[in-house]
Amino acid sequence: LGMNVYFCGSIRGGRDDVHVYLRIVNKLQSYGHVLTEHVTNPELSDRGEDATGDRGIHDRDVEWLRRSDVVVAEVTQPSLGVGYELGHAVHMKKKILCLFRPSSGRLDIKVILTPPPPAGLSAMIRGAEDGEMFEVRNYSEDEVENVLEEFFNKLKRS
Ligand code: 6K6
Repeated sequence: LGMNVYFCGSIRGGRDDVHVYLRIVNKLQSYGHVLTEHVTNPELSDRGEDATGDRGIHDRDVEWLRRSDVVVAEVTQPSLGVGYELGHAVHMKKKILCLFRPSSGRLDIKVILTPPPPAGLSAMIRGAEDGEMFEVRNYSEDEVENVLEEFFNKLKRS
């Protein structure tokens, strides 16, 4: 399969979910070439630095995004970089899948709890869903491979 897949996950936004990113990227590698493997690097801290510097990282990532056919983003851990990448991807008319874990306790709905739970997924992501190019999928970690399988099977048929 010659598909290029761009994976987005939080780096400076926090590295709590890096084990989930790893599971996603492992599965994505069975569908094509993953351009952004570094996001899963457990050595990479939330400092997110390398020799290229921030501009180098930005320019390289935007170029990889341009070259991608599909964008998959884990959006449970809020990240400015991931949000920025998704905005770009929408304008580049990429096929996008966002994955969100409600088990994180980040709630989309208003509930009366003390203390109040952390707020849920940004309306700019949840609200970007269009039934065609931009899909937002709630999932739990143990079903992540199945959710990706479903998405890529649909993609092959369309
Ligand atoms: C060096 C070696 C590995 O990583 C680095 C330096 N940092 C970044 N490298 C590559 N992509 C990055 C880096 N920092 C952010 N990004 C991109 O933004 C990734 O593609 C992520 O999807 C997203 C994370 O943004 P923040 O705001 O959480 O850092």
